[in-house]
This record gives sequence, C-alpha cells and structure tokens, in this order.
Amino acid sequence: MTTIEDHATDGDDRDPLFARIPRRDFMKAGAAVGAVGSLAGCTGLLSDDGQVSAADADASVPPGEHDDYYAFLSGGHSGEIRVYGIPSMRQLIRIPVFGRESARGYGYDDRSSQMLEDAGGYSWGDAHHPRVSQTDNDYDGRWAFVNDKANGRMARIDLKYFETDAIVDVPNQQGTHGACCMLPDTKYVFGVGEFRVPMPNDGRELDDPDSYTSTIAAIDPESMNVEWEVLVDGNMDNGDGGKEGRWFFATGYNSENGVTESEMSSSETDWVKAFDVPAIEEAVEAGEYEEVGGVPLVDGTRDSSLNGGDRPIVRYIDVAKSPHGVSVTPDGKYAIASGKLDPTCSVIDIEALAETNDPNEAIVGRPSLGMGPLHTAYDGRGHAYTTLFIDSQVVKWDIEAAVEAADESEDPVVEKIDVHYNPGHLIAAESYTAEPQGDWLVALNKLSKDRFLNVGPMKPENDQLIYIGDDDAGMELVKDTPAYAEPHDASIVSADKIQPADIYDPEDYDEEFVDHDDSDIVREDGRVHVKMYSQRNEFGFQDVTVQEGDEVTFTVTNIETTPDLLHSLAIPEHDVNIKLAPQETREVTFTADEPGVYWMYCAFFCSALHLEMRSRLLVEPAE
Ligand code: K7E
Ligand code: CUA
Repeated sequence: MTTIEDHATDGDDRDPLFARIPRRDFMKAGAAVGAVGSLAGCTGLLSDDGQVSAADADASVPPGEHDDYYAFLSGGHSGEIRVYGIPSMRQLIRIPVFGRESARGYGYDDRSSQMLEDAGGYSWGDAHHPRVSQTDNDYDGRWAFVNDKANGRMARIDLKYFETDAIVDVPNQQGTHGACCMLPDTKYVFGVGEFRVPMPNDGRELDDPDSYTSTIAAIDPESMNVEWEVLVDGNMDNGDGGKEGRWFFATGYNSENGVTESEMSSSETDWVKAFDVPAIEEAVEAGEYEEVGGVPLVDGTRDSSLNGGDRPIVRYIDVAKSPHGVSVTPDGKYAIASGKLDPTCSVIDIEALAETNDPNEAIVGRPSLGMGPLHTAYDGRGHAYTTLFIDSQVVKWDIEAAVEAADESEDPVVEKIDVHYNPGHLIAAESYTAEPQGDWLVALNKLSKDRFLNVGPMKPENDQLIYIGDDDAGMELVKDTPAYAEPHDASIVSADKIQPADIYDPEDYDEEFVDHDDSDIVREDGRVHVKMYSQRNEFGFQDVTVQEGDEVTFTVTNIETTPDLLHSLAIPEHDVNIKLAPQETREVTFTADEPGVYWMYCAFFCSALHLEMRSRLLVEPAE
C-alpha cells in the first residue's frame, strides 16, 4: 500500500527534486524519474514551482511495477466492466457482461451464449453499478455484481476468473438501476427498480400512470435467485445498504408518479426510502405477500398495513427535490443522499431512524454544497466528497460539521476542486467498505470536451485521478484518462484482496476435459460431436469431416498448464470463436450448412508456429 503521509521536512539532505516525496516512497519515485532519464523537466513530474509533485510521482507506477488497487468501472451501455489499476489508471482488462465479445469468445460458446439467452436473449445492457462482495464490511474478493438498467437484470462476475458467471432477469422490474450488497456479509444483492410500469405489463393497462409500480429485489448472491421484492410508491434510483444488516436505502425522483419531465420534477420534495430488511423478512416468513412473477412481493407502499404498525417495513423520508445518489458512511452512522436538483445533501442518522416514529426527524444535516450534487464517496477521515454535476467540481466536506451546523451559516465545505467536466459518480479507494483507504479518488466525468485529441463528434469521457491523502495540501488532480462510454460507478479494491487464478480448474466447470487420449468424434443421426484438445501447435484432429446439414458440437480443451498461454478455436464463415485459457474447456455448437473447406485456426498468437496451428473442417455436400 502506498500512501503519502509524512512529507519530507527540513534538514533533509536528499536531492531537492524529491523534497516533497515522502521517505518511504522516495525509492519508488526516484525510479520513476530515473526510468525516463534525469531530465525531470521532460517527465511531467514537476509542478509549477519546480518541485516534483508527490502525488504525481506516486501515481506513475513504473514499467513492470504493479498498482495498489483494482478498480472495477462499469461500462454503461457498452454492457461491460473495465478493470483499471489504480493509481496508474491503466486499463488491465475488460469483462463483457451483457453483450457478446469476441476476444473472449463471450456469447459464442454454448455455456455463455446459453446464459445470455436464458437472461432474455438481449444483445446489450446498461451496466451502472459494479459492487464487490464483502465479508464483515470488507472486500472478500469473491464476486462483483452489476445491474442492467436497460432490461431489468443483475449479473455476477466471478473474480477467480474475472468473468461473468450468472445473470438473473429480475421479475417485476423493467429498469434495474441501483445495485449494491446487503452488508456486512453480502446476504443479498439489491436491485433497485427505476422505471415504473403496469404490473403485469401485458398491455391490459397502458395509460394509467398512477397504477404503475416499481420494486426493489433482494437477490441471493450464491444462487442468484430473487428471494423477495418490495413494492413502493414512486420510483427508485440509486441504493446503498447500511453496514449492520438492517437498513437499505434507495433514492427516488418521481414521487409525483409523472410521465413527463415537468411532471417528474414538479414536487419540491421526493423520498429516500429506508427498507427495514429484518422486518421485511419477517413479513415474508409470515406469508404476508402476494406471489407475482414467481417471487414473493411484499407491499411496502405508504398505505400498506405493513407500514401501519410500530415497525413499518419501509420508511418514507422527505428530502429535497429529485435526489440521486445515496451512500452510507464508512462508520455506518449516516446515509447521505445527494440533491441533484437541489444544492444540498441530506444526512440521515441511521440510529435515529430506528428510534423515531417520524422518519423526517432522522435528517440531521442538510449542507448546501453547490449545483447538481450527484454522488458521495468517503476517505475514512470524516470527509465526504460529492460530485457537482453542474458546477463541474468535486466538493470535500466535513460530515460531522454538517451535522453540528446550527444553521446554514456554518459551512462544512472544506475545499472544491474543478474537474473536467460534469462528473457523475466519483469513487474513493474502498469507499464502500467500513475502512476506506483515503488516498485516491476517481471522478467519472461525463464530458471531456477539449481535454484530448479530437476523435470526431463522439468524444471520450474523462476519468480523473485525484489525490486526497493530504488534508493540509488539499486535493490534487493527477491524471486525465479517456474513457469509452460510459462509466457510471466503480469500486476500488486493494490489490491483495483479490486472488485471481492463473489457469482454470476443470472442477469449476461442467464441460468434459479433453486430454490427449480423449480425442474422439461421435456421429449420431445428423449430429457430430468432436472432442479434441489444443496445445502448441495443434488441435487434436488435423481434419474433421462432416456432412452438409450436420449439427456439429466441438468440445475443446486447452491442455496447457503455462499461465497466459491461450488458444482459441475460430472457424471462418461459421461465426465460431471460442477462447481457451490454460486448462479451460469450452463447447460450441453450429450447423455445417455450406459444403467446402474451412480452416479452423487459433486466434491467439501462441507461439512461433501459431500460424501453422490450424486444421481443416471438411463439409461434404449432402447426397
Ligand atoms: Cu448517477 Cu446509475 Cu449511479 Cu449514472 S447513476 S452517474
Ligand atoms: Cu494456439 Cu495460436
């Protein structure tokens, strides 16, 4: 872990070039400068006053060195997750989730294409909120989850292999927007329904918006089954779970039940809904639900009898106009909802919520921060960092000062920094856990405008790295990183908390491992099953002959045990392309409908004889 705390002081006999670099990072920064020669003026590491910026130097991550953190960024309507190293901001890999992706063969082999098919068969999704599973309020490195706002789905990414291994199509939800884990131990993954629609949405009722509904869904992280849902008034937007296993919070911007923009933004207040999860579980246990879409649906509307007694299952908290993000502070004390159309954030005292009958009494602070507050992250030192979409800034503020402020003349704002431009989310290292690291923050800016070379009318977005580790020196903008549309949210996880595998374990998948001696071709009633291994530089069969019209299945294993030695099976003109990492087996099924010769080849450049690694598929004309 690299942090910057103890800045060098006077009497230091080091080269003045490094005077601002903390002692224990001196070697690393020295290496960074050394790597590009001694002309520090050319390195980009000098600040205006001729000093090396400590944060700059520390963020350089020289060639061959590793980052301190993994960052999982959503890809928005690209339907994927991107993995960055922090602080280098290097993109390490992409993980396709809701759409096919040919480099990985995702959506091409039978297993992954069946998964996409079973989840609705859509070719894209809108991935917003990647959240990593936690145990005891800390990242456990097992899974990441991400929502699909476009089609009401939730996906799971297995962090052993950095690949999507489950997608659930959430019943009764059209747009699953907010996503997050029930903490401390990821008992559920919550999907937060945004678009209100008729239930059932089968055309019998179209134009009665008051009867449209939205729900939150509690999904079991192991089985990915939807355990229960709660019906609410108004819509919902973002969500976050408390740290103690009781509360879940969701913002909503359409308490008006409107369908036009002006209807949706007419009311001066909307709600944060606080879900009392154990109370909901008791209601489910007691059978107090209706089964809709195959899942227990609990009535959490304001008029519901379940909201009448001492222990309402959903508390409706009035907050200013159309709030957007909500996140719980690392100590679990507050849920902070951002105003979006109002310059304030609402600070909700979670303990007070449990003790009062009037949920509005739980609002203990309402700092005025600037225009367009959207999302808030934490450094673990009592500060909140909120994006200001309209002001194009990140504002750092003191949480307890905002709570103690007797009136609005007491300003909890510590500092503002310009970002470029129009930030949506921001994320600080481990901000979603009980112990944020407090060093790096990334602002996910929607517009880059002129920050990069012009690439035409569709500009990249701009993910900016900001150093927040020095409260005296203030926030420091360190890096611009162009991003393809469209990162929304991210999770930043210490590198040592994730232990990806180097090669596959055949125990982890159902396909039959095909070793040297297992190569086989089984023919039966117009079906051909080819089992073959792959290794440098050959497939198990030099030729495979089938009949026109045969349904052909290839089961192929990469029997290599050397990490990073991938093969693939690509078949021209059959839309076949499966990726085979070491010890991985995949199956692909297709119809051989055009007679001819097809060179099956390996698409990963695996050795000097890679080009020769090809076999023939011979399709004989039908008689
Ligand atoms: Cu603000 Cu989906 Cu979290 Cu986008 S949401 S920015
Ligand atoms: Cu195997 Cu190229």
